[in-house]
Amino acid sequence: MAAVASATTVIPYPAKAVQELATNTNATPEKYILKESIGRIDSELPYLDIPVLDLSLLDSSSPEAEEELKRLRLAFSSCGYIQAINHGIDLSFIDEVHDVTRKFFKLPMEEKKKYARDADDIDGYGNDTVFSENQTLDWNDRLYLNVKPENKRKMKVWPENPKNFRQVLVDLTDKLEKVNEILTKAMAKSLGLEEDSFLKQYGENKVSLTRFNLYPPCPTPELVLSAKAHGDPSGMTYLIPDKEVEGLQVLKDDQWYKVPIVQNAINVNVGDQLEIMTNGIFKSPIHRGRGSLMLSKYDVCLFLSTPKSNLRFKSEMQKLKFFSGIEQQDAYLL
Ligand SMILES: O=C(O)CCC(=O)C(=O)O
Repeated sequence: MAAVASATTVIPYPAKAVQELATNTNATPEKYILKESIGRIDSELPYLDIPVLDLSLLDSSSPEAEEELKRLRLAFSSCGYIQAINHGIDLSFIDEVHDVTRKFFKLPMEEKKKYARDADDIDGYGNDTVFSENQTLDWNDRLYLNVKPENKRKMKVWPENPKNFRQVLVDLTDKLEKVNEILTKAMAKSLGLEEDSFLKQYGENKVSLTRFNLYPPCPTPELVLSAKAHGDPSGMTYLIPDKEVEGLQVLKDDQWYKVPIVQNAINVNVGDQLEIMTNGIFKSPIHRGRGSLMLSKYDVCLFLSTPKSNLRFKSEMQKLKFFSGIEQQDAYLL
């Protein structure tokens, strides 16, 4: 995701969808294979102990709320992740999100290609953005759609099939914005700041970008990544994970860990913008994806950000001396 935002050179993206490669070959094409120096993608990693947080408590004035705030602060300042339960989004709606995602990726290729992204654009159906001839590609097909601000929507690449796709996307954005409001207020409170300190940095024109992912089965999962290691340039990132197939891995203290599936939870991670706003107290975690030999994985990521580029944003935050009361850390000084 980080690389997409800073594209300057346009190199045509691969002609074939990974989904087509997965069904038509037994061997992984060379350009998807990681260079030797990067080493094996281990499947036998330990699980990361990611705190499961009850958002209904965070949003209350109950005695448990204080305890939950402390857990939130600890989670975001150590691994940068939480798994949020009781988030207020109906589980039947989450099922609908999974359903439209699968139905879209299961459409005939000809139909999906009607929504193909332009080579120099992010919005639309496609796969890894190619920045250099030597780039190792992600084993992943994706559909990126900007939802907010509304004038950024490129309706020609918004699927009309399945019929409820567009409505589900708009509703998902609204619902996750509410979750984001609860969480960013709680994050501010946990640091002793005014509760809307972070929220107001998103401004009137907050950016909401959604990425629907298909990770097809891969003949050589130990040699490829379904998502290369990266941190998110967002404010916060919300992932509706596949209900059965794992693959997300997180780097903590120089060690890779697997992220477990917690039924009905939404995975939430801090993005670079919140890391900058908190002088590095909250961590934007480095994460990556590992493919599966046999199984397809489907999930949906939503990135909520301020409309400013990270560089401009960083310099504005620097002028504000970040937030008073938050200890400054050298790494975030310009
Ligand atoms: O789908 C996943 O498990 C991770 C996706 C991701 O890291 C991203 O889109 O930034």
